[in-house]
Amino acid sequence: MGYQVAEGPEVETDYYNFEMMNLEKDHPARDMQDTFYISPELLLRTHTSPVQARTMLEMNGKPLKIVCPGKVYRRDDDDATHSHQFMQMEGLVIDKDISLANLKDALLKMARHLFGPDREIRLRPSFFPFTEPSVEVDVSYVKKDGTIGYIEILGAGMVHPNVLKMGGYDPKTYAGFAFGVGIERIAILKYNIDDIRHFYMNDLRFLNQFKGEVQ
Ligand code: 2NM
Repeated sequence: MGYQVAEGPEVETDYYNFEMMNLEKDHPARDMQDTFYISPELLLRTHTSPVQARTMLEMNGKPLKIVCPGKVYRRDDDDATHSHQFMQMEGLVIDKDISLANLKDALLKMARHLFGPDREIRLRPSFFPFTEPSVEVDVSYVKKDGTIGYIEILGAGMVHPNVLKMGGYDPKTYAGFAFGVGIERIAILKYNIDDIRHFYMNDLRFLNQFKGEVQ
């Protein structure tokens, strides 16, 4: 689909991880992304968005289309569905004339590639500080009784004007969409895995089940 892959450091500054994502100091949404601090200004990144912030600045106001995969960290108590470290992949497209329709098209293609050609997606209004509007994205599945259900797979939205401005883009000329997926969450749904901790326990009986699955 024409996305470049961008990577960056796991140890980040408060500025790239939070400030450039429209999360100023004492913003209440920082609570949900509490993390491991090395010093007041240095931390383990809570999302791969700082890679997108760095790429925006490198592009000097030129259009971009990137995905940023990598390890991220949160202060969380580990259980079957939570982990203090996990893998994320964020996507970002910035150009003239980018709209929510372009986001829906990209998300539908991704959902069908991951889960099969018969899937539909559903967008629900949500909130992220770095996007406006923001959505949560569900993918359809057939329940045991034959009816259609929807389950959440990722978050997304149109890049907030403040984020565009800090990244060196004039929000009057440029627009962008962005999305973020949890890699383990997708794998858990796709392969019916019962506990996120399996990914990190290095039990070969778990890992060897997926030999030949990677395209
Ligand atoms: C998400 C949900 C919604 C996102 C936004 C950006 C950037 F850099 F454009 F501001 N990167 N990623 C984003 C938007 C991530 O993850 C659930």
